[in-house]
Amino acid sequence: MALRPVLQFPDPRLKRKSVPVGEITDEIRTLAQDMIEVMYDEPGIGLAAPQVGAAIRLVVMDTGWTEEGAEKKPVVLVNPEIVESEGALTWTEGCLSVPDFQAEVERSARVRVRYRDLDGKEHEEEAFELRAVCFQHELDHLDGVLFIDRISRLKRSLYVQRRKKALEREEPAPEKSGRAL
Ligand code: K1U
Ligand code: ZN
Repeated sequence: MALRPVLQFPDPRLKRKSVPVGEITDEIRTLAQDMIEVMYDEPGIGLAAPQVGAAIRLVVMDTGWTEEGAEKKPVVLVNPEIVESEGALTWTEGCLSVPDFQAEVERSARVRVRYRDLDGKEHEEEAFELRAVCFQHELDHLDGVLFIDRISRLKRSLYVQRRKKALEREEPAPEKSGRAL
């Protein structure tokens, strides 16, 4: 089956607050499996359901698979929450929904995340460095927040202008002359 496309900024669906997952149905399992395929195909180290147009609190992550010789170990997070956070670090982030841009973002240095797996079992994980950053980045997606919402206004508006121009080149605005050919 074709891979689900990743929504790109400024798609308004990326700004919605997602709702908790209720019952874990076959539809949710299929969505999680599709998201894992998209994450590896892009490639990325995480993906949140809103990025494929589903406004539910579901995330997939695998922060280790791109290291040489590493195995793929995807984790599915149902209704993840940050239950503790501490300290600060600065990390250069990118996003599969924000093409051609990376920027430094300040995040918590340590987070403890509580979530359920696809069998409904509860887990808690403590994370540092890239994994802590990835948890925070993905959980932000569930609240309609992008990493560009966490950078300076100047850097953000420079990116927004550049992105608008790139989109105009891809899809020129309709002619305004009013002439019928
Ligand atoms: O949510 C997303 O858009 C996925 C994003 C996650 C992320 C990246 C960096 C810091 C925090 C969160 C990505 O996966 S961007 C791609 C990426 O980081 C990567 C791709 C290939 C190899 C290694 C990293
Ligand atoms: Zn992202």
